[in-house]
Amino acid sequence: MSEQPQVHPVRDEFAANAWADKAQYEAMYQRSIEDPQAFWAEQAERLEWIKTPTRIKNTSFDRDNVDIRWFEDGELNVAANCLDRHLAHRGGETAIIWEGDDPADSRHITYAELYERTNQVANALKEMGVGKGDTVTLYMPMVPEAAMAMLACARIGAVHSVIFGGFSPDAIAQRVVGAQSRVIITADESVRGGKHVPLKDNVDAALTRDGTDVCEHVMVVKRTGGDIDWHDHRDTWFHTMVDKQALECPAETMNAEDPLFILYTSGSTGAPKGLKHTTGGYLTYASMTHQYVFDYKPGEVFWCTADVGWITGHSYIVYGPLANGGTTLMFEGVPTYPSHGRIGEIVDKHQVNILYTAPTAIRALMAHGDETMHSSHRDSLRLLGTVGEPINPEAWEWFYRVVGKERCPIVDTWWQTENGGIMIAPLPGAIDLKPGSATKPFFGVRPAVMDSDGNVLEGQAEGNLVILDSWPGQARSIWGDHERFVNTYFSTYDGVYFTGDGCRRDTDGDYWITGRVDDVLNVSGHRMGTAEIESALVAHDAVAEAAVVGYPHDIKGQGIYIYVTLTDDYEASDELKKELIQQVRKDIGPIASPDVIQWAPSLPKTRSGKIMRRILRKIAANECDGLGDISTLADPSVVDELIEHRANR
Ligand code: 6R9
Repeated sequence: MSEQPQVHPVRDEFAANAWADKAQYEAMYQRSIEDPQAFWAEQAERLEWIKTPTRIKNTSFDRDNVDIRWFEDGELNVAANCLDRHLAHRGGETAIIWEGDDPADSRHITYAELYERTNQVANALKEMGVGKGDTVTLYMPMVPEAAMAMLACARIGAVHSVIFGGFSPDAIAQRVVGAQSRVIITADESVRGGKHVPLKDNVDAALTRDGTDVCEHVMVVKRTGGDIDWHDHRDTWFHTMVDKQALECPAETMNAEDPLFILYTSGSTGAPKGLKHTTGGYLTYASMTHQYVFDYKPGEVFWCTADVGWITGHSYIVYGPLANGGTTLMFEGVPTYPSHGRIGEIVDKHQVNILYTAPTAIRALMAHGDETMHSSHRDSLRLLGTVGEPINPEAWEWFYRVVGKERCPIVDTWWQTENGGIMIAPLPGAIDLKPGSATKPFFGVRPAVMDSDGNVLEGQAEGNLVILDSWPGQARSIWGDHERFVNTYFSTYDGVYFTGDGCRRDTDGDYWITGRVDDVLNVSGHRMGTAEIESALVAHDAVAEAAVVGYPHDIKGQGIYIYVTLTDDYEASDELKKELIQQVRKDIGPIASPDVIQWAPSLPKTRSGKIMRRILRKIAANECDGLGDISTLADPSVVDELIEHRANR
């Protein structure tokens, strides 16, 4: 890109009131890199510790000994930090604003109420025999009970594993077995865009799969009152179990490195990985990034539109805002229901000051024109944010001009499930904005650009994004499989964390994330491994071989394009296409629904049998002129056949 990007300089009045202006950002960043021990010892003071840590950073990215510990002799409780310590000053203030799918439904929950209800849930879990170190699976709608359940686990030292409500029974089963959960908390149904999703039925189906008999209890929130099957030996209603509990529950003393949660995410190979996040470092980092990146001030209403089933929901609906004593808005529905103006209407209704959303949502609104925003004023907004995928400059400008009325800076935040919190983003009082660039690293984060031989590139450069040293919010391991953690993140290049993303650094030192360089797709901001989808497909009798690639999609960012080679017994048909789509939805969930299926008599392979995905990606993108060198293919004629029958033109 040779064209000069447009720059939106920091406004003086914003900088004057921000937590960090340019000089402060630079001084603090410098210190965070030069003396991480002192820097993070100070930052740890933002939390209330039972035992103040004295050992601050003890981390190794050495491939033979990946070992990450922060604040390792400190003790604290996350729920006490998110609830108890706010009671004296702001017990009567709103912790959670809940906005239902139906615009007529909303609720304010104060810190005092959230505290009591969380304690009751914690006591209910204890009654079911859940204790420190046990895992609890949550498969829930976006209702306050989800936050209560997360905090209740934290309170008693249990480890939660939240599964996004769009995943299928098979995906639930895999995660329940992986985490060995004895308890699942779910709801009868969730409600999104007026439609009901049968969460409890999905759990019931999951619990017929092999290995899931570890699960002894299913606690069910009554959300809709819809029809569900009931299994007396394991099902209990959330309300009957929780209402009768005592309002007090002591907060368990946890070591800073005790696990707080597991969160599954897709990688380039194999089944999804359960990333393990721990207690002290995670909360310090979630709290600090929430304060500085969003310039969050006490009393402001913060709205992150993510689902709690994703890391963004963990860190910026629940833990970051509540650790900071903030007011967090939780929205049950979808941005386009009942009309495309819903986001703006919610902003007005609850006087939202900070709106954090995803490029895919912005593009979906933008596709309906500026009028979508005419049903609201949005004068309460002060700051906007995006996350989940690269934002194209057109969507950025629309968000800036139409949604924020050219008054609100936009923070484009790059980070990953593995990171725990925001890694690269423009602090709004400190860093000039460039549409499409996540700009500069957060405190303590040392990004670098590497070429494929593992050389760190200086100055203006393009290559793989790596992080040179640890930060407190980092995942410590993959649950039950540390070797996989090491192999996935620390073996591509020794001694650094490999993100899987490509990037460009410009002459100002600003980072532009260009997308994944591995076989991970980003569909509407959701991560999916091509390998996962392929294995769902080949499980169908008709499929001899399948290759999955991403292709540019106007709204989703990337769409899912599938090449399928059939076994001899089957013939291509629209019926079969439907079946294959169904197969993927069943195995993974509706979010992985293929967009395009192309029948491929055979796939382009190297002589050693490796599928040339580069070529398949080009054909899927309808860029058939620049296929590059295909002479290494075992049978180059395969390519002509695929081009001729390409499905996206
Ligand atoms: C927080 C979250 C992580 C992947 C990441 C990258 C992409 C996220 C981005 C972005 C460009 C941004 N990504 N934010 N790409 N600009 N601001 O999304 O976590 O679900 O683990 O996805 O998403 O490719 O590697 P996760």
